Parts: sequence; C-alpha cells; structure tokens
Amino acid sequence: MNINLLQTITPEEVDAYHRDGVLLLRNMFDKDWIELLNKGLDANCESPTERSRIWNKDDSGHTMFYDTLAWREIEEYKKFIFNSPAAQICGQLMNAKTINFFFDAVFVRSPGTKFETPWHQDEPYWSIEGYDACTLWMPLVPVKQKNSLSFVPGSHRLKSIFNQYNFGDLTGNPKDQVDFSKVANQEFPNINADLERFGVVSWKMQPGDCIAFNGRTMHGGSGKLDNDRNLKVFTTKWLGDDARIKFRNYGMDPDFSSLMMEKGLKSGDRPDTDLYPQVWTRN
Ligand SMILES: O=C(O)CCC(=O)C(=O)O
Repeated sequence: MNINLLQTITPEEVDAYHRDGVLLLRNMFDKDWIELLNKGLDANCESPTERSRIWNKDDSGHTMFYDTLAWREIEEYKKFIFNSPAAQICGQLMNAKTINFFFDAVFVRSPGTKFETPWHQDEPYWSIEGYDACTLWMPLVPVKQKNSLSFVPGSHRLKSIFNQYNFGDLTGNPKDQVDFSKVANQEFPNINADLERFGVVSWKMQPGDCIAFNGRTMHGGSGKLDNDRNLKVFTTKWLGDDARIKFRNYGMDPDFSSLMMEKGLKSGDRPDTDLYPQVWTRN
C-alpha cells in the first residue's frame, strides 16, 4: 500500500540510486518517527539482545555499541518497520513489486569515540544474495559530514569479489568470524589512501534524513567524533524482487542461519516467513 511520503521520490533520484548505489534523501521521517526510534534505541541499549556487541572501547572509556535483529523484542522498532515510510521508500528506489524486511542494526558511539567503521560491502557477509537489497541509514542525532558514513559511488557495479574486513576481529567472538581469504579474488582497495580518486561522498545530516544504499556499495569511515558529539544510528535493511536466501560456508555476519533453518528457509528461497516479513507491495 502506498502512502504520501513527506518528500516525493523523483525519477531522477531513482536513476541516481541505481547509477551510484547510494542516495541521500532529506527530511523523509517526521519528528514522531525519530522520537519513537530514540525511545526504542534507549530500550535496546538498556536491554541489549544476545547478538549485541561492543565493537570498540578505548582507554578513555569511549564505546561503540552494535546490536541487530532487535525488532522482534523492541515494540518501537516493530512499529517503525511495519508502519513508517521506510519500506515504501526502498520499494520505490528499487522499482520493486514487493519488499520484505531483512533486519535492523544499530551503531551507537558515545561522545568523542574515534573508532571508524572499516570499509566494506555488505552483501558478502549476508545470508542473502541479490542486487535488490537496500539499507536505510538514519542518524537519530545531527551528524557532521566528517563523522557521517562515507560511500564509493558506483562500487555496487564492480564485478570483483573483494576480501572484506572480518568484524569478528573487533569482538573476538567465535560467532562473528567470517574468513573471506578463500573466496575473494582481490584485496579490498585502500579507500582512505585516496578518498578523491575513489570519489568518496558523505553528507552532513539531521534526524529525519536518510541515506539509501545498495548492499554492494562500498562504505565505511564513520566515527572520529569530537568530544561533545555522540552518534546514534538506526539502520534497516530491505529486500526487493531478486533477493534470495544464501547460506555462506565461509561464515555470515550477522549470522541468522539457525533462525533461518528453524523457519525452513534454504539457499535459493525467496526470503519470507515471519523472520523476513513482507511489508510492502506495489499498488
Ligand atoms: O554506521 C556505521 O558506522 C556503520 C553502518 C554500516 O556499516 C551499515 O549499515 O552497513
């Protein structure tokens, strides 16, 4: 079902999403949605799921907290996923017939946290494959351009399979280990060495703005916070028409394989069931 979006998505924006694999959309969510998500995030930080991790803690006590698939426990997240414009925004950008929800992930940095998210692409870690996968990255506090997530436009169209960062190195948790060394045919490019050559983009953002990006687009670099700035980010991942389940034998992060098996999902299946519910269909 279609609702009236706060801002209409134009055909030029849809083209830009497919050309660049990343698109900034300003003022898509009103303050009620942001308040709801902030409330949900507070509850999430107070009662993290078993999948939560501290990705970074430095000597001065700055921390970066990560959690995922919390929507089934946090009512505010559930309400956002099923009732906010998010599914429709992704459906329109992906030109999809239907949209299923994949998962949520939060990235919470305390004031002054320097930790930068390593550059990576998402799809190689995920338990699905397909072009039609879109993340909405939403800061719940104002974020300066230098602290915001950065992207390499067009990198979603690269054919190489890159070695990706093992986020398990951050946590040491055996459940988080993903070994790309036997599947990759190229080292991941050193984006930070030449941001200009890679055409890296990022934006100053306000709560209510979002970035939509393809699961194959290279991204990273958020963090480096000033001491008076925190960063609270809520992300949701959405699946369009060509996305299919894929169990990866070299590991997955986040690894939902046991939940997927409980639901009877196999490689090649359309992601569905109440684990990956259908949220939107084109009228
Ligand atoms: O916000 C961040 O620092 C990381 C976000 C990210 O990597 C993602 O949403 O895939």
